[in-house]
Amino acid sequence: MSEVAILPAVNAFLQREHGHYINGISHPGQGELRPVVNPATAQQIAQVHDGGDEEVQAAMAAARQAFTGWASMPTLSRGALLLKLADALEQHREELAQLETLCSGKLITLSRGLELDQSVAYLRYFAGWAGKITGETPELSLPSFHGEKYRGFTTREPLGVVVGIIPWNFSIMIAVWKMAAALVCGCTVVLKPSEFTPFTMLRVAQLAGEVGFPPGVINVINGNGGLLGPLLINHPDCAKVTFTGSVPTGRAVGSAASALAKPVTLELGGKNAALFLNDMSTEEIVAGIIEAGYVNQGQICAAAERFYLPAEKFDRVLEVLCQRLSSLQPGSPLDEQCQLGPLANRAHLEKVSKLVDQARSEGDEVLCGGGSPDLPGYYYLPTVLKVRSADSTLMQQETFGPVGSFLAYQDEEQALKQVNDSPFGLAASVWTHDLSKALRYSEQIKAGTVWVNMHTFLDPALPFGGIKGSGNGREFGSAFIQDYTRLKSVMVRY
Ligand code: TXE
Repeated sequence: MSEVAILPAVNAFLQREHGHYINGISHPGQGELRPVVNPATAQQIAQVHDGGDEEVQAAMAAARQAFTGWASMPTLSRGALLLKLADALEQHREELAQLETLCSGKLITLSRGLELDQSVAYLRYFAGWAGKITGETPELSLPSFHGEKYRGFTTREPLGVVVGIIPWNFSIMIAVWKMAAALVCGCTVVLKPSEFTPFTMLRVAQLAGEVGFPPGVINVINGNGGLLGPLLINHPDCAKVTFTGSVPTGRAVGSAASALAKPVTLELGGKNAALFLNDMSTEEIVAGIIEAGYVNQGQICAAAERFYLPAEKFDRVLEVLCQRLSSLQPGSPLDEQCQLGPLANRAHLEKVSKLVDQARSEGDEVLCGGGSPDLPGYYYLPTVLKVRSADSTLMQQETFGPVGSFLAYQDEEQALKQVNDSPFGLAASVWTHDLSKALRYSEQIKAGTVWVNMHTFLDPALPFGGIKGSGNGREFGSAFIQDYTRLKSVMVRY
């Protein structure tokens, strides 16, 4: 096994003093220094200054000031800048992928092939919306008494300054979903990355400046979410909030924004289900489970954690699954051959271990994994839990880790009810060769996204977002337009 060589550009970047990107300039800031830790080694790799009220005021003022010019720039010029940024990300793919892996522990292969390549794809997708965001010209029915006529039309206006709050699991891609949607609509942005992954968007914002984004259009503030979140949301110039992250924080963000009647998009986690029907082979089910639940150590908000398997295949599937998962060797995520990286941070590792310990103490059976290997980083072995019942804690509570909870079913209709028996509804999948059942069940499953014979894959053309406790609003597709613009009606007498 050998690690990729860290690029000189990455080492040089990490050695600089870091804080924020405001009004087209990198500012170290003066706030307290926060260590940034490589989760694969548990060693500090750099530090970043926390922002506070001063940085929030400066970033919001810059974004507000830039808004007028950005919103009135020809829409195709905005699209062209997004395309240039996509090209810049492509050119800096390896540098950004290494930064991502060093901060989040994501396998370098995933950082390149998913985080970076998908970020580029999303930027290009959103750029393509430039010039296509339109209103309507409905036929009016006002009566004409003296020959006068009426014409009415709607336009879509950008909301203003968008505050984007970003989690650590896809520090670039999720930020790009929010940023590019806002920018193509004519909004400007202030982004707040996770405390654990503060660097990638600082670098992306610098690249945006280099390719010609005007100062103030993209701003990045780092620091404590509990402090910065309320300062940003309550700021009078914040016109909209878009958040991806945990359920409790999302609820707090939603309440704060709603109390001020500010539109808010919330993409929260859940407890996504995967339902395998009996016509799938053991091999197909095992491959499906790994795809659905264990990529990026389960740290994907759409990943499945509840698995419903036909009773007659249950034991055999879990046996093969455990063999397969146990063969994954934990190692350095900078090694291109590595298949099992660490969890993203210590707090998250502690949360995952505690939840599995709780499941064990409540009588769920740990068939494999269930602990950490003897390595210095924040590793947790892929875990298979044979749960006691649908009421088990881990059939309800999200671990956001490599932990699948498995339940056997005799009757598909009963399994379908269990799939829907959740306060969350971000995503789910149904696996079968029976097309009729696939379509019927996907209609019945209560989730924002339902996959058939696949799980976790997203495409810029298909909207993504949750129902029930998993949030509201939709990212990408054409659905984003209504989240980042407001309708104006114009009526003319002539
Ligand atoms: O998430 P938070 P954390 C889950 C995962 C993890 C747990 C906690 O299970 O163990 O959440 O992780 C900012 N107002 N997910 O603490 O708190 C924060 O700075 C406004 C699932 O990292 O949700 C960060 O930028 N913002 C998730 C962002 O919110 C606040 C992905 C997310 O942090 C804030 C990540 C506040 N009061 C973790 N407090 C998913 N579903 O994708 C914090 N933040």
